[in-house]
Amino acid sequence: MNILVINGPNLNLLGIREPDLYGRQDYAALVSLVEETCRQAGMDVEVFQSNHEGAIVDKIQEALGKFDGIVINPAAYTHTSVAILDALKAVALPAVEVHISDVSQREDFRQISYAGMACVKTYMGLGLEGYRQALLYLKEYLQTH
Ligand code: CA2
Repeated sequence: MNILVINGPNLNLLGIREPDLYGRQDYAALVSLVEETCRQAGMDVEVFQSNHEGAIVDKIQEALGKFDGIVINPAAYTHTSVAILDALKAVALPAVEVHISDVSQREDFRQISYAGMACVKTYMGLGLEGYRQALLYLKEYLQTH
């Protein structure tokens, strides 16, 4: 089972500001958590981060035929990007959405998730633990669908 994890803009800055929202762990810790979770679950994983919408669209397109499923935190593009939604729909790979913070309790402009419309499940407000749960859910989903 080969999984692609995609992180959107500014998530590479994790741990340097806004610890109340995003915790104190840095981006390297996120990558380690994902890699360790996948190692224990017997899954292969690639972790990709970009600050550019088009690069994320390209990566989703390239996933077809290469990966079995996607875990995605599109960050701010969650609330704006129909292009990422369309790419997820186009490749039609099972995708799980993750948000570190609880976006449901934040500003009105964060209440819409375009990417989420193409995802089988969303985890939010669990910190980095959300990535672990998303990966394990995706494994279960892929085994049963
Ligand atoms: O909660 C999440 O995971 C978000 O996807 C994070 C995005 C935000 O725009 C979404 O509404 C919710 C922001 C990521 C920015 O990360 C930072 C990291 C360090 C310092 C400042 C921001």
